[in-house]
Amino acid sequence: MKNTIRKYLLVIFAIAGIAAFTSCNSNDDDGTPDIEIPGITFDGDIDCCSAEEALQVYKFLQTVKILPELSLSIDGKYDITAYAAAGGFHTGYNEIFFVATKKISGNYIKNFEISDLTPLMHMVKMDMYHSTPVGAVESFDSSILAVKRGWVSYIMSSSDGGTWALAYNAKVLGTTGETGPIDITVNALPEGQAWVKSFKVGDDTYYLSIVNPTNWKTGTNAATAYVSKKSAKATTPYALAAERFTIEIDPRMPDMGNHTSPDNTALTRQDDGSNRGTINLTMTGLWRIHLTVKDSEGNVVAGGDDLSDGYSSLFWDVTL
Ligand SMILES: [Cu+2]
Repeated sequence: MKNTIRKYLLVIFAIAGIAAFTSCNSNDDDGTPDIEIPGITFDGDIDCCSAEEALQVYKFLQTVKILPELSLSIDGKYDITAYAAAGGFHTGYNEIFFVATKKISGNYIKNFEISDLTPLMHMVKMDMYHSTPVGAVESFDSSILAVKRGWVSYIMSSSDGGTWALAYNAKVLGTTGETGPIDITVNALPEGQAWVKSFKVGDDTYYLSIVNPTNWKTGTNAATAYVSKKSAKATTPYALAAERFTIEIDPRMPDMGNHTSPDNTALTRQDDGSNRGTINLTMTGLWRIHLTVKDSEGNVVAGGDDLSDGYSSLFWDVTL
């Protein structure tokens, strides 16, 4: 999937590059206003992106929306700006993107670090706090160091019963900054959708987060999920499970006699910590994806035939 996105982006960048160079040549006094793209005035600043790199960043940022509350100013010199696909958060897996710019020029800084992405929920009535699964913030792509990507899978939505805050640290050209907890809103998913589930093995709690199921189309889809382990201290963000679980999937349509689909493959643990496989959804509508989780020795640790109808009680619900 990554490769496909990369190819797609390269094509866009190539087209956009031609367009940009064409418009740069038309800066005569014909009354046509020049279109200014922030961050592409390459002025030889070695900390910042070249014009081509900046254009890639700029084009990518057109595909996501800013999260204004999560911006961070560092030392009066640098700005960190955060983005998400829909400009907000929902229950389940959410990607967050970061860019850093120099205040003085607005140019994108070529490389920087974001760390300690820390979501925290305050459960108001019980007056207790807990975190949720997160992924490390890394470069979006080896060719686009100027965009960092991390993810948070919120296990609950914001409500009268609980509020969310998010904090992170940044290091830009040797200068560090931190946000402290920032209030955020986590929206509930549309009715009937369930994209994050938990299971227990002994005293340990694990969370299964399915990645961006709204991107799925009718037919065969690459499917990615993460298995995270609840931290011993609930306020510490939940990291990926060290255990190499396999997630077997059995997609069914509950509104259509629980018919299934052929050619699904289990989501197996990859070296990058994700679980990947394929899911084949033969038609639109509600799919209940029943899950069976096995440990590295093949023992069932969660899910399986738990329900009276014979299907696993552990499932994601996704409407295509
Ligand atoms: Cu909560």
